[in-house]
Amino acid sequence: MNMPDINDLNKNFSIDSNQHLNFKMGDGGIPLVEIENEFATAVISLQGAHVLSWVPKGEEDVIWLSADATFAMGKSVRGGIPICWPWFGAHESESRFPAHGFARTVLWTVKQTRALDNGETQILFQLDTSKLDETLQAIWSQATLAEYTITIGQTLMLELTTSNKSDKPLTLGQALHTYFKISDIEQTTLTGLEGKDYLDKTAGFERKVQAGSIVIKQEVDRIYLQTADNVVIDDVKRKIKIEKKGSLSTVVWNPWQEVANKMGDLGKEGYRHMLCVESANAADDIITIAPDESHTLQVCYSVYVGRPCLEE
Ligand code: TA6
Repeated sequence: MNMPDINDLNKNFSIDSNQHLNFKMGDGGIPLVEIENEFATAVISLQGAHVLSWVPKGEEDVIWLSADATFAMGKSVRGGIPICWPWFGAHESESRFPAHGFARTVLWTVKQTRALDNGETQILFQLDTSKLDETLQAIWSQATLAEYTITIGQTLMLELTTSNKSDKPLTLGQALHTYFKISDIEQTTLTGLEGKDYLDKTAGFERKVQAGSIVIKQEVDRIYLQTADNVVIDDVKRKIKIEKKGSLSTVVWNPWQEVANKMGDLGKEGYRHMLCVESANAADDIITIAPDESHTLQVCYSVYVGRPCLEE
């Protein structure tokens, strides 16, 4: 996709009322959209439709972005909410294909922006694989449309709809690979996955069962299977609730110090202040979408508001 012009984006999509939504050029020559309304501020990169920041009013950022993150076209960003799509992790047969798919390293198209009556601000992105360049078409030839709606308010709502535009069944793996900002990993508990089966990537994907809530004192890299459940991160200072629909797996990742040091872009003590809790369909939970059908993965994040933010 060609680089969109910032002036054109602002002419067609900016909002300047009691809500603000504006485009600007970000680091690495990658356009960003900045949003502010009565509830929150947010920053989203057009590469990967990648949420980099969501700050509900009166709160700290809920999303962690590495101090050493680099911004360059075609390179994934360490932090924020990368979209892993249309596969999660390593490609099942081609090791040279990019890890976590290609959605996070291509520009998405802005289709619509809306100032909602309730004061929230919405932006709709699209990624049409039939419009990708030849290199990417060579690794993903099946016509597939991703539509991603981000609603910024007191809660952050993300809806990723995948439509199979081809005449063959589509196999989809995916994750919203969210890096949550936490005060201290050693004080943090993750609840909602007790008793669930998981694949432990640090032990060659051995299948294990979660005993009790999750506390992290070392590298953790796990795919919890058949987990449609909501989860809560409690870092003592605040609780972040993750509600979801259309997601059967939950990935939990913290690289801990040694792996983080080797990664080079996680920041000096970055691993202490991030925890990835990813709403996914991965491993045994990948999904099949029939021709002309679609699937929606929906998540809603809230800093503890004590009421559901997704309707039952
Ligand atoms: O979601 C967990 C994981 O798959 C880990 O295994 C870890 O490697 C991480 O994602 C980061 O992947 P990335 O490709 O962004 O370096």
